[in-house]
This record gives sequence, structure tokens and C-alpha cells, in this order.
Amino acid sequence: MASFDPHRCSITALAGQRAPASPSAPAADTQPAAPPSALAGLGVRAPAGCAAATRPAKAAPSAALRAKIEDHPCYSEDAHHHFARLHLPVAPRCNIQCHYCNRKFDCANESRPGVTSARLTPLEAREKALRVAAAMPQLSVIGIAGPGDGLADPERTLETFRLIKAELPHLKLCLSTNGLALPEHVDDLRALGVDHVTITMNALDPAVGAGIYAWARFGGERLEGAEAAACLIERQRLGLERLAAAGALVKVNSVLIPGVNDEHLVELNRVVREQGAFLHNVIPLISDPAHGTHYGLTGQREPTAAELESLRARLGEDGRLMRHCRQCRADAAGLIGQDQGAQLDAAAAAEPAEPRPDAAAATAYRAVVAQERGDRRQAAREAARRLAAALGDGTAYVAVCSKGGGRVNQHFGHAEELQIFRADRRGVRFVDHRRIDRYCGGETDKDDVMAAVRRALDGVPVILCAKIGERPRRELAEAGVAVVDAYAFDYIETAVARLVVDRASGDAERAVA
Ligand code: CLF
Ligand code: SF4
Repeated sequence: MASFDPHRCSITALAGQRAPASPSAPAADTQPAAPPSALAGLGVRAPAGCAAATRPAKAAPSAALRAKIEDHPCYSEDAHHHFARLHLPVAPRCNIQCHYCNRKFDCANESRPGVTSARLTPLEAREKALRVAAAMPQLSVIGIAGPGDGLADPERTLETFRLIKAELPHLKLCLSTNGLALPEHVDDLRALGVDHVTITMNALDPAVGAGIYAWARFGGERLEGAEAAACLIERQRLGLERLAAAGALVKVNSVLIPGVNDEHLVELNRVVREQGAFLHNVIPLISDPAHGTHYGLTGQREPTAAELESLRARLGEDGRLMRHCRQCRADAAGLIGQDQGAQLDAAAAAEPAEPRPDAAAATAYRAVVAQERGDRRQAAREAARRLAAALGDGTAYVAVCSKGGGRVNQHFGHAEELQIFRADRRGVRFVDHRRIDRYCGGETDKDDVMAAVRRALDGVPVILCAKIGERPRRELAEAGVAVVDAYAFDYIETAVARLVVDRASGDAERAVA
């Protein structure tokens, strides 16, 4: 690590060669070719490159580590089916300017575009946290993720964490930051029990960073271009190093920007792992011109789903890559992917009294989830056994409508995303989610919804759901997509295995009913 001057970043120590910018090739793994077999229609294909053979064995986490991650919906893919997070939007200001951000909208580090409904003071945030904890026994994490940077005005963030820790000590505290002001706050964060910190790192090379950041304000100076990027990168690396040394679980988020940092993220992944990052989360650039960001207005394109998957595939399969991020709002509340913030705010407006969190309800919920997770793990093992027999070395892709609990339990018409799962001899694994508009009761024209669904499926030939109406079923069938509701309310792993086995055994009525 380069020596650190708290008032001036040592820019040249980190300068390097800019990585060649070329879009990633489409991922072979995401483009299943249908074979002429009993499993045709599931997109089953033989392995290419055999990730199974090269995946390193995962060491079992210690009990202490398990306790930190097993109920955190972002740090554990399994937890995100059961546990919720609440973001408290107490941080309106930022100390840098990313080309993908317009602060009239949420922080693109940790949000999808959409104005946060309110900016809260620490006391207002405390009230909201108490209210949401009372209404939502599945709440496990309180996060601060904008709408600006959580450490640009650190006292607001630290005071909020202090208040939450005093009132709701059983909840995990989580911070997302760009890292510029991180190094000098590591001790404060650790003293408050903040175990989970996300740093958004998009480049290690200032020349690459110069294409991503317009400016940074540091030590009373406004830096621009490569100088700003070099300062930011140095501070991010120092913050990461200090947090990891202090025992925090650091997640690095990186925005994939085609032609700017796509190749570079492979090297970044290697370096941040070496520096102690616990997880890496590569998220796609959002550059809708309507948001008024620099990238949106200058035509910088977003990555395709295939480009994102191709990069993720290169970054390893050892469980240290997050795939289930939904790029949440700065005021998100609820299970990841199902934002209940607006409903909770409306309920609070109707009944303004301050409710007290019900510890017994939270404990009871956790007991139910523990039982469910045990049952689901057992179901997943059984599914893997059945898939190995039915698929051999092949792979199948299935889209699932789920509203949580790890089950196929959502009506197609109510789904706002399709969860994509991959089945192979090792079992069933979450790959990706694809956003869609609601078919029933939504504002989008139904023909447009169906066109978007077909695009979102991108070669995935089957949807599992709890129910579907005749018209969308017929339209999807005409597009070559089977919709199956015969396994409604099964665990996802069980449903996928049953689908594959029923197809292999020729029970087409169940498998495509
Ligand atoms: Fe929030 Fe971020 Fe904490 Fe999670 S979100 S501060 S680590 S509690 Fe999660 Fe949302 Fe993705 Fe963030 S899905 S945007 S990774
Ligand atoms: Fe926007 Fe977040 Fe970047 Fe700040 S760090 S400019 S709030 S995306």
C-alpha cells in the first residue's frame, strides 16, 4: 500500500496502465442450446469448460462468521429469501461525482433510480426504524446507503447508528460508502458494531477511474479527472485494508460499465480479494437518459445480461461473488426485490403513534425460518441427487416466480421479476434476476409486458409459478415458453428437480401443464 498522507492523496503511487476496453463476449453458460432429447424444452446442454471441475471446495464458515452472515439478506443468498433490510436515507450529500449518478435520484451505488421519498434526520430515522421493526419481524439489517454518501457528513450516519444500536441492538448495522472518507472512520464504525460495510470500487487505475468520476472533494480541495480518481482509489484501498484488519466484513460493489471498466474488473476482483474483501458484487450500469446523468446524456450504454453473466462467470464460483443484488433504493424496506417502503410509510401516516418492536414476534419468526431453512437444505440435497441422475453432465435453466421463502409461490401476473436458476448435477443455484412489469393490475400495456418478459427470458424456456391466467399462458406458449404451475408452493430446488425428472421420464402433462 502506498504511504498515506491524510491531507493529500499520493496519486502517482497508484497510477498504472489502462486496461484495454472491450465488451465481454456473451456467456456460453447463459445461452443453452436445446438438445433433441427427453429434456428438450429445458434448454439442457452439455458442459462447456466445466466449471464444476474447477470450482474450489468451500471451507465451512466458523460459528462467529455464520452468525454475522446467515441472517443478512445481502451477504447470504439463502437469507435473502427470508430476511429484510431497511435503508435509512440520512445521508443527502456526497463528496464525489460519479458519471452514473444524479442526486435528484438515488445513489447508483446501492439503488435503482427513483427519488428517495424523504431525507431523514437521525431522530426521524430512529422513529422509522422502530416502526418498521414493529411491523416486520423479518427485519434483520438496518443499512445506510445514501441517497448521497454515508460518510460525506459522517456525524449524521454515526448518530443514526448510535440511536439504532441503543434501541434495536439485535439488528445488524450496515453501511454503503464510496470510501473517500472511510479510513478515518473505521474505528468509529467498529466501536458501534458495524460489521458490514460496502465500498463501491469501480477502478484501481486512475486512468480508468478518470472515465468514471468527474471530481472528488478531499482535504479542502476539489480534484478532477485522474487526480480525483487516484485519490479516491487510494482511500478506498486503505479503508478496505483497515476494515478487514479490524474484522469487518467488507463487500465491494462494482458498477460494470461497458468499454470503460469491464476488463479492468477482473483485476479489481483479484486485488480486493487479496486485500480482504469478503464479497464482490458486480452490478450493471443504469444509464437511462431520463435520469439526467452524465452517462445517460452522453449515450454510455448499459451492459447486456450476457455481458454481466460473462464477467461474473470469470470472477469465480466460490461463493464470494454476490449475484442477488437488486440495486435498492436509498429508502428500501422489506425483502430484497420486494420494496414495502411506500406501504409502511402510508400505514405510519394513518397511525402516527410510535409502536414498539415485538421481540417475541421476531423470535418466533426466526424459529420458523430456522426450521424452514433446515427443511430446504434437505430438499436441496435431495434435488441434487435427482438432478445428477436425470441430467448427467447437462445443465438446465429455469425461471421462477417467487415472493420469498425459497418457494415457487407467486402468481405470474403479480411477478415483478423472474428469478433465473441453473440446475446441474450439483443442484439448483440462483444465477440472476430479470425485472419485468406486473401483468395483472400494472400500468403497462399487456402486450408490452409480454414482449418484455420474452426479452427477459433470453433463452430460458420454462417458467415455474404458483398460477397463471389462460391468456398469458397461451401467449408464452406461442413464443416457445412453457409455464408450469404443477409444482406450486414447493421449494424452488424441489420444483426444479421435479420438472427435470418429470420431463426426463416423459410425464409431459405434469411438466408442461
Ligand atoms: Fe443495504 Fe447494501 Fe447493507 Fe444490503 S443493500 S447497505 S449491503 S443492507 Fe444489498 Fe441492496 Fe444490493 Fe446493496 S441488494 S443494493 S447489496
Ligand atoms: Fe452518487 Fe453515490 Fe457516486 Fe456519490 S458515491 S456521486 S451519491 S453514486
